[in-house]
Amino acid sequence: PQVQYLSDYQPWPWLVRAVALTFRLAPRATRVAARLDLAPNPARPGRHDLRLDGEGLRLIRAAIGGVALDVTPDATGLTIPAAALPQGPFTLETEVEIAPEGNTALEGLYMSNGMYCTQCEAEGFRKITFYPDRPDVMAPFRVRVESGLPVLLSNGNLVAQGPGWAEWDDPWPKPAYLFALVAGDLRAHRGQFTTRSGRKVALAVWVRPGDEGRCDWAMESLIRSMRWDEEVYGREYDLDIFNIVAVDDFNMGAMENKGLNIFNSRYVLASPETATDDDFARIEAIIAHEYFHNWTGNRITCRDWFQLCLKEGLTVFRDQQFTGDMRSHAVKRIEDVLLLRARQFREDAGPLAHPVRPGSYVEINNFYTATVYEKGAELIGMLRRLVGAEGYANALDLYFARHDGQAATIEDWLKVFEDATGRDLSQFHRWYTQAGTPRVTVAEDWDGGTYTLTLEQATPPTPGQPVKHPVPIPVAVGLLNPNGDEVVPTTVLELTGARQSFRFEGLAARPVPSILRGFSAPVILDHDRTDAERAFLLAHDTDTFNRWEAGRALAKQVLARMVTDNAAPGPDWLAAVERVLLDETLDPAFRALCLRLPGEDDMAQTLHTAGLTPDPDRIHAARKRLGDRLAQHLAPHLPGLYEALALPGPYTPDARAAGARALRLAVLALMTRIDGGTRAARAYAAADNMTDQTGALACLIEAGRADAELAAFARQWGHDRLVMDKWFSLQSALAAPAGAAELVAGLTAHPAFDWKNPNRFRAVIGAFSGNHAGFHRADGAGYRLVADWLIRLDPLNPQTAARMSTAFDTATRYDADRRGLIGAELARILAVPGLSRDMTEMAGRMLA
Ligand code: BAL
Ligand code: ZN
Repeated sequence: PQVQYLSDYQPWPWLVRAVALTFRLAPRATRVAARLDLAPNPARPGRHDLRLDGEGLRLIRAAIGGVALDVTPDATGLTIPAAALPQGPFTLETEVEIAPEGNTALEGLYMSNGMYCTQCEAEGFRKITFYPDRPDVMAPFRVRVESGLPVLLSNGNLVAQGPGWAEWDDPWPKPAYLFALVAGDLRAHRGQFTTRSGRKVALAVWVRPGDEGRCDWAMESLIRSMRWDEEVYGREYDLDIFNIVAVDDFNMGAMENKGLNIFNSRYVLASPETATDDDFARIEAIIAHEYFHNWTGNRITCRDWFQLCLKEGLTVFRDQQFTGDMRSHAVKRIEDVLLLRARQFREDAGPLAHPVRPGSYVEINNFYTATVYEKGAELIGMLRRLVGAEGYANALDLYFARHDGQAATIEDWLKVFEDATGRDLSQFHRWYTQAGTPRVTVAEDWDGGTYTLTLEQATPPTPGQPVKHPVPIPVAVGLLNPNGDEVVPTTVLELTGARQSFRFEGLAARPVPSILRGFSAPVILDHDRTDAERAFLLAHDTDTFNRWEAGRALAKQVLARMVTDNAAPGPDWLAAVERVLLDETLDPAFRALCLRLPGEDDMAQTLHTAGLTPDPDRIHAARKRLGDRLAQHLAPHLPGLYEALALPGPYTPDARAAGARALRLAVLALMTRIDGGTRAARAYAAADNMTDQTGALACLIEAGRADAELAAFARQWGHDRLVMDKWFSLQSALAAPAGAAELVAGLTAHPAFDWKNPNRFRAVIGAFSGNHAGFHRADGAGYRLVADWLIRLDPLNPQTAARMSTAFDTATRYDADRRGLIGAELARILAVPGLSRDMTEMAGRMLA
């Protein structure tokens, strides 16, 4: 397959002054007429052939200046030779026919439950019409939709409509990937927002009939996002209409199309009975994320797809700030770091490691990764820490002023920070181009008056990057005295070299350092510490993140010894967790996070990083013993806590109530380890909201006595696709490892396993690949099952299949037998005739 390189970038030879599209919708034969007003691009002088992208389009006609052209498309587009082109500006017209009903890849124009919808990022627009489908070509779009369906939507403002047609005009120049069209029998949940300069914006969440009652939370989240972006970033909305549409068949979470965001329905629809607290929180965050893209992504977009992190890293960072403001910064930070380590550190440690800004790709869809998104956001957080909140605000103001209406690069982004703050960021640029997670090793020295911290950094080799250079690492440090009082408040040490020492004078006693507070950089900290030191920090650190981190590191230390030596958990961890659990001054959400045991995949990664070969069965067994031992230790407190944490009154999705429920369910899970599920069965029967219902069900599945409840759940919710996804995924994720592959094979034979629906496929196959010991079963049955399903899905939906192939990216961690089995499955996938470009690239990288 053809490799695309960043270094090959050239501007497109024409500017697109205006686009007019007419859609005559029909499931098997939609006609798309396009009129492009083109003018030579002064940035690319000379005579050029006109090359337009286009895939799977039946060309009906093409004309320039009204004169028909005799041209034939090839497999990837249409070329009009330079000789056939006028000098100067001209108008190109094309008409094509496409078949949305047969579009199972869910890219371009497709159908979901009888409605038409689009997904154009990254390169779906070329499946709709011939066009320069690249983000640096920005143009105003006017769109006419003709269809017998009652609701016809596109980007921008509605300018005219009549029976069977509607016309939309988007005055803001945009790249084609932000184009959207929706047509269907939809219901609106309406709202309104007045911007701070007085623009009245009509808001609507469009859903299928019957779902209207589940839109309140999405609408409230949208309004909160719009207000927050004005207050915190000074960014106002810029059209009269903002529409959100919920779609059941969707490859991603959601899409920020200008004025017409399209969402996976699971990130829109919520009611207390059908959505969990986590669902409510995710909906709020994703609505915000897509809305924030209006400025960071849409008004200022990416010059090319190598710059994807320019919009994604920044927008993730913004949605993280928003969630912190709406809920709890400490809890949000912990959750973000859990996710970063689980997905991005894992990616960085394996064959799929790539820089935040990659230098090459085969299929850009394969680069919507944790590295581009989550590590990309960490880089913004580090920049903010380095230049301070005020410097950051000034830089962002300059970014919006300087690049509004442009397609920008990472170099533009860093230049803005340099100009606004006077800082030299040339070394920081390495964070964008160098893959891999730096390891920072800590050494301490105390000479009776001066305390010295010596930090060393090293980044391991990654594919294609054998040699690494030091990056600037902001290490936030505080010092505590032996009584637990803070004697040096948070100070940011800048580690720029391979090894540096930092001295602290005038201390009366050897301090206990709290290092990498707030997780100030996306690095792995190597610091030998005793259980007692970690327990001390869990009890006393003033930095909430590091308090949690100390408990987490302690739990991993204890668990690692249980895996490798069959050791019993020592008293430090048990006592420290007990203190946190009983400390009512602490946020219940934080206490729930401190009770959560390290996951099995996380332990496997941790052991591998320490130079050991993880054994999935031993990790699973040790983790079970650790949980059982904790439950026994805490047993006297559990029933009282469980009762005390019960919330009066009806369900509310706010963070406080969610935190109390999370802690109560963590207590219930511990009680289940003692009573085998008696209490959980009662909790299941009494549950009046989905958080409690699935929480109790999870306890029962883990206890191996959920048959009656699973059957009852399916009877109660069989009609509801989103809730049934939970039924599938809980079983897949929590099945006992020995029989998990067989159980999951049984789920795939269930009549409700609609494997062409990405949510359902992820609920069963994706959740199973997260069942660490089940997926990594020694006989390879787990690997075989997942590979079989990826092979089956690939020809229909390569994007989703390729993303899920990352299940296989950890082979190098494991023993030779498992490595061999994974390698054989990847080879089997690669050998499939006609394998997609997406999957060919992924399997090839993992086998390399
Ligand atoms: N741009 C793709 C979906 C998202 O990141 O918002
Ligand atoms: Zn995004």
